[in-house]
Amino acid sequence: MINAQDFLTECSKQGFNLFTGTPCSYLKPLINATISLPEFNFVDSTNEGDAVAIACGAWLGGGAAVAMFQNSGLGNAVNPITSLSRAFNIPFLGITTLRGEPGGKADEPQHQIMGAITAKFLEVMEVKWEWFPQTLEQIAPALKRAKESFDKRQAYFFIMRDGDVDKFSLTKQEKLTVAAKADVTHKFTKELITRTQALELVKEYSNGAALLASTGKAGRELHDLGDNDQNFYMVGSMGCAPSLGLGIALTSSKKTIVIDGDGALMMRMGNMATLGRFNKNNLVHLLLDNEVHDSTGGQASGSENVAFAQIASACGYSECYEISRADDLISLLKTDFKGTAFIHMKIQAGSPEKLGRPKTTPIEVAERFKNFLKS
Ligand SMILES: Cc1ncc(C[n+]2csc(CCOP(=O)(O)OP(=O)(O)O)c2C)c(N)n1
Repeated sequence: MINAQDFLTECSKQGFNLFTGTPCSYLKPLINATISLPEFNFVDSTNEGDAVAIACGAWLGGGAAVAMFQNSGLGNAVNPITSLSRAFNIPFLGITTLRGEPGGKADEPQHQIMGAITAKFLEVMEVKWEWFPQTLEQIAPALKRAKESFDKRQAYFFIMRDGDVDKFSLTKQEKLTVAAKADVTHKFTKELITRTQALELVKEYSNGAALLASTGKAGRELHDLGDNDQNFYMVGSMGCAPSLGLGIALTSSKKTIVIDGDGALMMRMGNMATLGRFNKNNLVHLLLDNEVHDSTGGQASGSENVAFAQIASACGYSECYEISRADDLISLLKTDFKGTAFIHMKIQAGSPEKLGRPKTTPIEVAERFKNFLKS
């Protein structure tokens, strides 16, 4: 059994400076310590996959993150592990617990199957792992191996078993200051511009901000308007763009504009609660809502029934807008916000007929985007 603070101190020595995840009873000591001890921090994620995306964003922004969660949630994290971390070679240190350990102490029935396949799950995804350190002497070498993998841009996991970390009580937990909910500015009109027109404006008025395009055609259209270091085409990990953006906003002072789609946003809408909670003023969440899954054939997404800006307001975003006119978008792109802004922009469905696909590999896109954020 090791001590939470010893492990975290060694994490810091190896450069891991952002802790995110979704709680598990086995993780209680580690998470409690990151929350209670002033030298650490914890970004509580609503979903394990979003924790992975936050961790990936942290690397892009110049940090190094640990994402920890229960093995029940490893399934929630598969898509961002494979399509984001693995596809772009974006490293992070993962810690998954092992509820339902085969041959271990009796556990709840819902953990049995996942317990038996947790390690295999990581192996199938070709993610390296080792057992969570058991003794003080094992901590430094284990974290050194994790850091070596990190430096090679490869995710690395520890699998934590019951009783691996000694108790650590929550000694201090800052209460969130809940600000009054923002009023939503309603400016929808009947005339809609196309996504390409909206993206042209985003490019023109972004004033050096990082542009993070969600899965599907948003990235392809952004690419066709001019491929450059400022752009990150997330291509896969649908729904993770806001969390990836949050990871960037927490580690880089640059402004990041997350360009989201309605289908993607609804896939992981829980992450809006995390964005609202952190309310970073260098993050803008721009939803280009065409009311369909354009990228997969134009099926209705159901988004016309959803008041996204009201949800953003309820989640604590500091400014929330519903717009459709180009000049409203321009004026918001020129605005410095006090916290995270949410812009719900209705656009026309459809895309240019001849749409390319990014030729730069995801690994190159990640590398140059990271350098752009540093510049
Ligand atoms: C996890 C996951 N599920 C499904 C898909 C397939 N897919 C790719 S883009 C897309 C639709 C995205 O819809 P939306 O966010 O509204 O963007 P639009 O295509 O309209 O630009 C879907 C379902 C995927 N890439 N990943």
